[in-house]
Amino acid sequence: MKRRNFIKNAALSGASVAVGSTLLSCAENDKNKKKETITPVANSKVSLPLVIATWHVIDATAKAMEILQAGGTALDAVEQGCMVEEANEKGQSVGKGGLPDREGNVTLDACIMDKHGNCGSVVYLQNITHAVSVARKVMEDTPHVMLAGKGAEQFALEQGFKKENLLTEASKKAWEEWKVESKYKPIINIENHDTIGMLAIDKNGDISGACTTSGLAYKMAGRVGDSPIIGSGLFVDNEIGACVATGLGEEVVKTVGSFLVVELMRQGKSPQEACEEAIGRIVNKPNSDYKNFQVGYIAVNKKGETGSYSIHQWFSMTKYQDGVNEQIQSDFFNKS
Ligand code: SD4
Repeated sequence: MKRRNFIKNAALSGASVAVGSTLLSCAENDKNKKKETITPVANSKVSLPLVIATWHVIDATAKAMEILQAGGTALDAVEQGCMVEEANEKGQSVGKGGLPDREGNVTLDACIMDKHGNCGSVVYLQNITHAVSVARKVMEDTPHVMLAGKGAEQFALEQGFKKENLLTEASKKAWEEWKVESKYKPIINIENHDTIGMLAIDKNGDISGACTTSGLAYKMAGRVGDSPIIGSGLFVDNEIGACVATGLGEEVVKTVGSFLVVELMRQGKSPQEACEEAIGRIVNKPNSDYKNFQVGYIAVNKKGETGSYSIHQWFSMTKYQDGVNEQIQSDFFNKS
């Protein structure tokens, strides 16, 4: 039903574009364009700065807020917030201590996107803890958007990043236990915190986002998920808002999830409505196997409104705004 509604909306907006280009004068077209303009931050009651992140990561949002309160940019805030979790060896889905692929390799995916729509990403990065910072270097210091594997590692080392063994004893032990049966199955809400996606609005009202992960535990060697794919794992449009995803990356990629959420906000949906609609795109597919995997989205719009939604229960968002740094349980689709 939800999906049908969305298709209907999309068809309607498509129709108006067609009318616009064929029948209306240029002046009328300009008038239509103005209608889409989002209320400027200065005229709304947004309480800035603010930061949101996937899962329960209050230390990470605290770090980001410290930067924002000091007048730092949203870009610095999301990078440094994500770095907190990358360095946390206890988190087995991000950075150092991440669970490896089937062959015992810890491989990281990360991306970052700024207020100008610039972006950088690394995929299948090994031996470097702060994948998000390498992604930022790709954005700022190369003519490219994405570096992969050995090339990404070589670039990081040239930039002065330290080579480290990311496979901790605890993750090695978990992998060895897994190898006994070697059964591959996506695990819903694998642990209390998972891929870190973070979105921030700074005191100037500018938005940036970042995402970092070791991907799915015991994935096939070479597998890359949604997290470093701009538009899937993350998308930022400083005029509209931003979204970041967590969960089974294949499903997010197939629906270009984060871009979809931002485009739905552009059409006038609230962040909450947009996240719900994007989850609807996944669960309403014919023969969707959604009962066996999790996907969660968090989103923020230019007005500082936020939303989060997932397929299954126990997805959460951490939000720091107005002096309160708290974990908020997400509403979810599968209530059966
Ligand atoms: C991936 N989306 O690699 C990531 C993993 C994740 O919760 O978010 N797990 O598919």
